[in-house]
Amino acid sequence: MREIPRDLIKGLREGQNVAVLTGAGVSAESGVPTFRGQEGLWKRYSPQELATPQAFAQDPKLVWEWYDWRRSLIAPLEPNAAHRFIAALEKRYPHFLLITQNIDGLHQKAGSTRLVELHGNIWKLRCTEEGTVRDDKRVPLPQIPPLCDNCGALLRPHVVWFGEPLPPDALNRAMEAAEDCDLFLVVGTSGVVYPAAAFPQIAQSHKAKVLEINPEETPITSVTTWYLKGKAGEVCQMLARALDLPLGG
Ligand code: BJW
Repeated sequence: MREIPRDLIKGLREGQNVAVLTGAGVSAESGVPTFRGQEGLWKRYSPQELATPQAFAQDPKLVWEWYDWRRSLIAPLEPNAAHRFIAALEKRYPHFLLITQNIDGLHQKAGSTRLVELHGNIWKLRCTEEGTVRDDKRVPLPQIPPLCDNCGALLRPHVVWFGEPLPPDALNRAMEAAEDCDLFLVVGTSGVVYPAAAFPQIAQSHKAKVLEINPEETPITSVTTWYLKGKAGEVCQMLARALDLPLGG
């Protein structure tokens, strides 16, 4: 990817109402593994055995060992230029929403505040009996599987597994943003997991212009106005330069 189209820069300069959808690819340059593709987690681990409510019911220890390992992998990692670019965009627009499928917390670490987490957060634990949610950043967790201090029931990762509904508030806010925005950015998602994968199409059908940043084309590419082929961090640095947006870091 060498050149940024002029009409894209104009669109980014003049936009008022902007929404951004991110997936695992936005964190790849920080060192977080993606799910699909050659190096993806699903090449080595089975989603059915690790990321479904049935898997957790059958073997909570196995599921927790996997999440504990992922927590230890993510804990020392830092946001990259793409996270920082998205955090800087938030300050630029009166109406802005970051819709992330990521559970790693790197957008918040980069300074994003106007965001919804569609698939939860790996740094939160939820009681399977009470439904209460607590922050827990301990790595490794002292006990696997962890138990609720209050009632002794199993705690689970506060993430959304296959077949589970997304948090209704996050989903509603994401849907509204997709319907209302004039510019919809999609960064680093394979666009195969629903309902998140539907948002770019929804935005486009409500007349938003759609920009996708990804080294590979995806099912979303066909609804884009602009497709910038490349790694998120590298492309976002170019966009930041074109917009005179300081990224720090
Ligand atoms: C770079 C890069 C760089 C690399 N820069 N880019 C048939 C049709 C339609 C839907 C379904 C269906 N069968 C089942 C469903 C529903 C199902 C679904 O969508 N399945 C499909 C896989 C077929 N969806 C669900 O089950 C969802 N729930 C639901 O629908 O509920 C309905 C309901 C209502 C009422 C009651 C009950 C139910 C839930 C989905 C939950 C997804 N969970 C996971 C795990 C989260 C926790 C964890 O992390 O452990 O979420 S799965 C995984 O996939 C994770 C991700 O958020 C999600 C999306 O992946 P993402 O982010 O796109 O990553 P990758 O790896 O796929 O792609 C990375 C991309 O980055 C690639 O394109 C690379 O090219 C790119 N890249 N390097 C930029 N440097």
